[in-house]
Amino acid sequence: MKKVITYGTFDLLHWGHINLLKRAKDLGDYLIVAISSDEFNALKNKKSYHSFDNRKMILESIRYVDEVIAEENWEQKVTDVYKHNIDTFVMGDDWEGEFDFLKDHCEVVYLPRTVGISTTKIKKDLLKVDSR
Ligand code: C2G
Repeated sequence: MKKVITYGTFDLLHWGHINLLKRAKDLGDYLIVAISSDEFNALKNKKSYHSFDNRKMILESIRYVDEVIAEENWEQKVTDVYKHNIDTFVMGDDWEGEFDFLKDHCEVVYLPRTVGISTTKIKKDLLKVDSR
């Protein structure tokens, strides 16, 4: 069984996230998603709308996702590869090169980011609507 892992906040889930998750799952048989905890989001200077528990519940309901774990820090990825017996690490290519150190431990794949949607864009567009 080929195991794939990916990491992210996945707040205000949108079709760009789903595109990523589908392609990640297509690279193997079992997809683990490590969702950023609320505390780790603070380290990334991100404040998600949905709490960790609710983002976890949402991700667990997606057909492409087999397991959801917590992402607590930047340092856990190598440990996660061995702990979960990971074959392939996947991220959107806005992270291109950032995780190449994992190539010593597993396959590293950066997938083209979906253009035209982002959680930030959703928030900005909703603010525009509200202000009309
Ligand atoms: N993504 C995408 N296309 C978009 C938006 C996001 O492919 N239009 C991808 C990102 O490249 C990432 C994943 O969806 O691989 C999750 O995106 P975020 O929730 O924004 O994750 P991020 O804050 O980048 O956290 O340790 C890694 C970090 O936790 C990544």
